Order: sequence, then C-alpha cells, then structure tokens
Amino acid sequence: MMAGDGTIIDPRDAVLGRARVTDTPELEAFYQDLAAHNAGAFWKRANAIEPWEPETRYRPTLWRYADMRAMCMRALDLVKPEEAGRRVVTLLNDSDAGRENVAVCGWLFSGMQAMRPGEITPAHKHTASAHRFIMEGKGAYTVVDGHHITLGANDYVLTPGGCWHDHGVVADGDVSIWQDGLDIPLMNSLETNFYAVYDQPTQTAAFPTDDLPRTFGGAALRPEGIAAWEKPYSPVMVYRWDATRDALWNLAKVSDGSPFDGHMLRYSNPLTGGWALQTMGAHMQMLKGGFRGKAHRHTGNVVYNVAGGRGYSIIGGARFDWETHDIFCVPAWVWHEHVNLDPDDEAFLFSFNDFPVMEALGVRIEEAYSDHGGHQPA
Ligand code: GTQ
Repeated sequence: MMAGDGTIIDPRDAVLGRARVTDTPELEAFYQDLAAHNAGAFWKRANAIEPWEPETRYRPTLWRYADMRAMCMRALDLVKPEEAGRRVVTLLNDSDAGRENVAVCGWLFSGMQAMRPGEITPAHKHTASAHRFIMEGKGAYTVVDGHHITLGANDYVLTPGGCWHDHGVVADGDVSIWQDGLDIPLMNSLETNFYAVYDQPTQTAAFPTDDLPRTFGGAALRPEGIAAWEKPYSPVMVYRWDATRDALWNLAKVSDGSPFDGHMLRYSNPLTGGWALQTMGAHMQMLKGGFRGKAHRHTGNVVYNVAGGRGYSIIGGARFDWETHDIFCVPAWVWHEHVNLDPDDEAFLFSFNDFPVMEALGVRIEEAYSDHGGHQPA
C-alpha cells in the first residue's frame, strides 16, 4: 500500500499501537518547530524505527574469486605493504549501508589480502578482533602477541582484539591470499576502536613456533601441567584444515546433520565450547554430494567463503551460484538455503558471523521456512 507521499504502508500498521497520524498544516508547523529545537515527533518515524521484524539495510552480495584474485594481484603490483600498512582489497556490501560503514554485511568488515614471499605487514594492534581464512599459498605465517603461527590453505586463524599482530610469507614460500574478517563496523558503531603500531616492523617470536595450536589444539585432549589460560578467547589460535575436514567426515559417518546446514562444526574455544572470539564466530560446514538444504533465517550476519566445491545458495529468493573461494553474504533475517550441485562429491563452506554479539545481547533468533516443503520459490 502506498501513502499519498509515496511511502510504503504495511497493512499490518492499521492497528491500535501503530502510528497512523494524518498530517495537517498545524502538525507540519509543529514538526518544523520541533526540528528547530533538536526534537521530532516520534509518530512520524515510529513504524520505521520499530519495524515488525528486522529489516536489513544490507543486500546478499557475491564476489567471484576469479575476479577478486585478479584484483589482489593488481594490488600486489601497485602498492607495497609497508606503504599501504595493510594491502587489503575491501569487500563492500552492494548497498548504501555497506559503502558507508565499510561493511561486508552488518557489523562485519571483510577484505582480501595477498602477500608475496618475503613481504611483511607491519605489526600493530586494535580493539577490533580479526580472523582469517587462508585461500591459497605456502609459507604464510602470523605472529600474535609473540606466538608465531604457520598458515596453510583452508586454515582458520585468530587475531583477537588487543593482540599485537604482524603477518608475512617466508622468502621461499608462494604468493599467499587470505580473507580477513573483522568487527570494525561494530567497534566503530560502539565508538570503542583504538589502534596502535608496534615499535618494530615485526615482533620477535617469544615462544616456540605453533606453541598454542600444539598445546591446545588436541580437541578433547586438554593439557595438564600447563599454566591456566585466562584470556577470553580460544588458545588454539589456528584450526588446521586437515583436522577440520576429518572431523566433518567423521561426523557424517554417524549423523545426518542439519536440514539447513548439512554437517557443520563450530571453531570453538576448547576450554569453554563457546565461540573462539568474543565478537565473531566461524564455522566449517560440509554439504554432502547432492545435498539440498532447507531454507531458514536468523538474526546475525554471515559471510561465506567456499572452501571447496560447486553449488548455489538461494538468498532472499535469488539464486547465487558459487565455486571454490567465491565469497558471499547472508544479511540478518534473510531466508537462505544451500545446494551442492555435485551429486557425488562434498562441498565445503567456511563462514564467519556476528552470532556471539547476538547471543551476548540475547537476540539470537532463528526461524525455519515452512511453505513449499521448506524451500523458497526460486
Ligand atoms: O590484519 O589487522 O583486512 O587491521 C583490515 C584491517 C586486516 C589486520 C584488514 C586490519 C587488518
């Protein structure tokens, strides 16, 4: 339904408790006087600021790896990491909100970072937390608060907020490309983001290489005789691809998984079972050959990176075809369902999200799509 001034009226608003004031010349004059006093009439905007359900300002968006990889390679030639600080190609949601907030989706920032052998990204820290998914390369590493961590393809690695970090690729490695996820839009909205640079270009490792994943990465096996880990994030730091994939294969031997997500594992803090970081979560999910998921929607934003395979997702009624290392996002409260197009082979989807924020605030809400046998009409 359209009002005289062109605004859309939800028919559900024609009930007691929803604003439906007809403006008069006297009211128009009142609105102007209110505006001159830094005030407004709540009923003019009430229905928009208290919608019946979440109305995301973000759009489902897909970035093709073939295109974005080429952009990363151009950035490699055009700027040096020491000059750029971070030579990152930012992924901007295809919406005004995405461009304004430098957001990939909702509270989340994402970028792609490519590094040549021998290059470093100067050490720094910020309140914003970061995590990364390695897409290709050999010899990449990160140093987090003095812990040197080696990185391989499809590994998932943490840089918790407030930790010093620098990255690089060893001189005899390969060009490495990874996807960064940060909670920068959240930190900036909360006006809590601090930034500092280290007094050296790189940190000197203060511990044996990979000490944290080797100490705490044994899944159900917890080390004894080690000082207690007091920090609010996972001590594992890096989650290896081989172990993640094997865990999914094992799970699939004994479980049907979720009708929406197939077989799905959380990258958890093994000490708590909760999310690895306080503000962002991540998953790896496996869609078995021919998997056709049902549709659901939930609060919170999710950014996917296709770890392997070929398929499509229907997001908000539109089909997005994907293949290895394509990146796409599902904004809050938008219906989505995933399909593996290969009848015989698994597809793997890495994803990161802002669910820990939704949970901490008590607003993680989910709903299954009930019409058409659980599938959106495409
Ligand atoms: O590595 O800390 O993609 O500060 C953008 C900003 C990565 C990082 C990005 C950052 C980082």
